[in-house]
Amino acid sequence: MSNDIVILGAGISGAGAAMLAKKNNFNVFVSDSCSIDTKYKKLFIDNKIDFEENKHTSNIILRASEIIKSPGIPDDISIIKKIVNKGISIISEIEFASRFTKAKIAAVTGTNGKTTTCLLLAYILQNAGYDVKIAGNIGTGFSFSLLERDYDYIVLELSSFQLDYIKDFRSKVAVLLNVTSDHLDRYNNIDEYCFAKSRITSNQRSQDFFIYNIDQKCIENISTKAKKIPISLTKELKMGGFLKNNTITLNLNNKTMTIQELALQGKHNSFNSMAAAMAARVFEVKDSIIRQSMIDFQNVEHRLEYVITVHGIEFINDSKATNVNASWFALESMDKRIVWIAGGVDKGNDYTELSDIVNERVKAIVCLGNNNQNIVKSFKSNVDAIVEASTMKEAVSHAYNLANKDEIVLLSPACASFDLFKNYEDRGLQFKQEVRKL
Ligand code: UMA
Repeated sequence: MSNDIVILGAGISGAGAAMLAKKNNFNVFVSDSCSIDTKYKKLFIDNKIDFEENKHTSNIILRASEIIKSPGIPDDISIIKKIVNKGISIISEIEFASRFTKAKIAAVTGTNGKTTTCLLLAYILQNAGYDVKIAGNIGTGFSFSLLERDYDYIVLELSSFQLDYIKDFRSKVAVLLNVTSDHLDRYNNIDEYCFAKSRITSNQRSQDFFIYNIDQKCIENISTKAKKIPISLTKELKMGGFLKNNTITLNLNNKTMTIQELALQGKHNSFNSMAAAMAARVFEVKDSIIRQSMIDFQNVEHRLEYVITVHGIEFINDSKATNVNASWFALESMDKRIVWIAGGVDKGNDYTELSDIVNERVKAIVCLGNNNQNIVKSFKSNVDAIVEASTMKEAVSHAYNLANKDEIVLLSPACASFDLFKNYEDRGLQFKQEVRKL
């Protein structure tokens, strides 16, 4: 049997790619090194898609004319080396799916703020009456989204892993929000990580737009054929977007608009708002709709989400903050003293970046993880109290006891959740449940 397309990994992206390939009459084979989720197995069986689980069988895989690699699969495993040696083309699911859409794509990447920016942009486009779908590293995945029908506009959230194996993928608008030291377990250094992110603009042409963070040197230096639109939190720009005195100004094609009342608070959210609004302007949405959408937009669940106030103590759920930078932004956005719940699976975090902001704003820390040594060691001299918890119930109870009226309890872990929770959503939901029981 010859398999035109082999898909490695049967998670959301692999299963979606398999279905899309099947729909487009490819000969498909899916291979997963672990056991495959029952719902995807059923999907494969129902759609007559061949698959294997708990192994990657070389002699089947190496017969493919093209391989779609799921983003979570590392580059250095044996089967990938064999594929590379044999010269078989490896692409990402994003590359594959992009071959089956005529939509105008706005692709958004960056270490932090991707989801918020995508949701805000999609919200603005929807308010403008556009036919828009949000996909990628959010919700259903790109391939799954295209199974039913195509759209006029697609807002795609992309991680650097998803960009690693693109070839011709091109978007009308590419947005690069920021690059900070997350995922340095997969990339050797920040420049390599920045290069991975810069792929978002690599196939853009002169009629496309690249919206980027001019405040970061490694991003500013990226060369592209697209029209460059800078965004800054620190300097006034003649062309582009900038923030001054809590007002954002957007200059595009010699037309200026300003927005004062933003639904999303905090400097980083002003940045995300500018990027989303600028992308909407590129798609020719009226200023009045952009402005109204920016005022109305509700924040994303688990991202600086206000939960409840109990005896004057405000509880904020920022469970989606899985790296140091995201937590820095969260701490920076709070305007009161903080009892900070942090910890979980630490991807080699360097907490020194948080030292100043913790000194300034954090009163006490509740560590919530199986191994809290790194946090305890990094902050024991910065705060009045540091305690450990092994369940969310315990963490919320400690935090509540440590906080006083007019202070904030902030869950913003700076770490992944897999030691004690299913995922960050589960962690956020448990936090909200426990808080509401107080
Ligand atoms: N697998 C193999 N062989 C291996 C290793 C893994 O077959 O050697 C299999 C696993 O057993 C598993 C499958 O590959 O069944 C998992 O693939 P995957 O980890 O790529 O996960 P997907 O379910 O396809 O989800 C991916 C993204 N995951 C990663 O980038 C790690 C999802 O982002 C994304 O939402 C989804 O595609 C749809 O586009 C998640 C994520 O954590 C949310 N992203 C990171 C982030 O946001 O920071 C990058």
